[in-house]
Amino acid sequence: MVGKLAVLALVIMLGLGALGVAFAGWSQELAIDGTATTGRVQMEFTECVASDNEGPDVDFGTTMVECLDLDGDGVVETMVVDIQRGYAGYTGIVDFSVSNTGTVPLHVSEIVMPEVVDGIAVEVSGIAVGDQVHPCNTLSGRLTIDIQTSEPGTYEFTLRIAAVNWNEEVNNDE
Ligand SMILES: [Ca+2]
Ligand SMILES: [Ca+2]
Repeated sequence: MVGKLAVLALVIMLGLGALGVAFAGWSQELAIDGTATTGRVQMEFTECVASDNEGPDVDFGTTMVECLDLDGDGVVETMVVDIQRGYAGYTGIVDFSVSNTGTVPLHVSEIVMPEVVDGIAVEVSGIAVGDQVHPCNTLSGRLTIDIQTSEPGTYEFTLRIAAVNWNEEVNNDE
C-alpha cells in the first residue's frame, strides 16, 4: 500500500569562492519528479524569499531563489536556491511557505536532508515531520545554508519535503 504523497524539492546550488557560477545548465540538472497529485493530495510552494547575513555595507555573496513548476502541472513543487560567491562565514537564507492546495488534510511525513560536504550546514526550521496543514492553510519555514569552508567549489544539494494525507502512516511500509 503506497500512500498518496505530495513531494516538494528544494534544490540548492552553491558556488564558493570567486568562481563564476553560471545559470547555464542548471535546468538540465534538475532531475526531479516532484509531484504525485493522485486525488487531491496537493502541496506546493507559495512563497520563496531569499536573503543573507551580510550587513548593509557588504554585498559580496548572493542568494537567489526561484519556485518553479518544472513539470508544468500547475503545482509549484521545486525550489531552486542559487548561492553565488559564497565564502566562509556567509549564510544564505530562504524564507518560504508551503501550502496545502488540495482538498484533504495533510501532515508532513518526511524531510530528507541532503548529503552535504564538510563545512556546509544546511538546515530547515519551522517545518517538522508531523506538522499538519489543512486545505487552504500554509506552513512557514526557513532554509539556511551556512558556509564554514573556504574551499572553492560548486556544489548542488537536493532536500525533499513530503506530505501525506491525514490517515496515512508516517512510515514507508508498502
Ligand atoms: Ca549579499
Ligand atoms: Ca509541478
